[in-house]
Amino acid sequence: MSATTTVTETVQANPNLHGFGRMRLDGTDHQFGDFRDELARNGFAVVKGAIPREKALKYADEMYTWLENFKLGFDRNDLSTVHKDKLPVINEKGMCLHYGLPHENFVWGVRSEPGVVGAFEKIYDDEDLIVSFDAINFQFPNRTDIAPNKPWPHQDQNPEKHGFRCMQGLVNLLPNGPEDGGLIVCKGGHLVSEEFHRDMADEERIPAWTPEWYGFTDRGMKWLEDRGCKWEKVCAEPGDLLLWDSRTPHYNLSPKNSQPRFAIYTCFMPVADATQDDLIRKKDAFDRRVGTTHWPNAMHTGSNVAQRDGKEDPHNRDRPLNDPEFSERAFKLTGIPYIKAQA
Ligand SMILES: O=C(O)CCC(=O)C(=O)O
Ligand SMILES: [Fe+2]
Repeated sequence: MSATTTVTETVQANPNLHGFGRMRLDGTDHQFGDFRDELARNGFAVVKGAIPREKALKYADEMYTWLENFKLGFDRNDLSTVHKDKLPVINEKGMCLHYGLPHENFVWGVRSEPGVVGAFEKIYDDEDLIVSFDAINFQFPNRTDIAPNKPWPHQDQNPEKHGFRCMQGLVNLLPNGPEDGGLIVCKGGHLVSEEFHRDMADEERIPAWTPEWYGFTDRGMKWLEDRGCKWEKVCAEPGDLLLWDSRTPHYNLSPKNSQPRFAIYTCFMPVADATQDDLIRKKDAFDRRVGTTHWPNAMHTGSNVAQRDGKEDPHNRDRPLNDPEFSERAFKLTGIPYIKAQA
């Protein structure tokens, strides 16, 4: 389905929701007078205070408690306890994917915050949305017990499929300044993506584990530099929602000083962009309390079998500690209510 067809369908389904139709994110869109203007121009934006600061800090507190509840020796007040033997399995990029974590009640709480859902309703001009069951990010400074987090510039979109297809998001939950790790983006990179992939069609690619991913080689990075594209660290306060077009080149860095970085990824798309098969696969992921990638259509689903030192982690669990309690609005984001009864 082409991006244009999708736009038409979405606007027809919701003719007057916000009046502008789905964003085209080609830099020439309407003047919205809000974060969408920056999103269209730069390929990323920050929605300040999508969650009130105090509430965001409470979510961060729940994230610390979740880590401490493994009772492996991690103590939030003692950074010397940041060690893989004292924590659940978290990779060098800060991702924690297993243990039912993508469905913990606090994670669903963040995903269904009105300021978060509302931003995506505006972007897509649609209230019928689904959300990814993403990993959760815990990045601690100065880790030497795991591999270093080297820059991994990439797009989370198939390089053969052009145009705006998916908006990625994350809610930042701790103070996140220039030295505190976090998201690095290539400003305006979404606008040159199609041209980039035309020019680079003959290059040897970095292997991608999913078609919806493209890794930038040194040659690709040089292309962006020659084109005048600049990389920028996105700074944020607790409760800010960071948004970026999946075509915008990006990666994350680990914090350098003493401030951990906690984030919950929140990627949404209109349910109209998912097939019934996607929704059935997504329901199965939900029923098994496993995760997905950033793509809310659940193209790939995860597992709750973390490997610790080459063996199944004895601390694995297949349900969250606190199973989610949904409002009617939040439950729709699972996609389950949109599954049609089988004939
Ligand atoms: O953690 C971040 O800021 C970005 C993560 C990311 O790019 C990814 O998981 O694909
Ligand atoms: Fe990414």
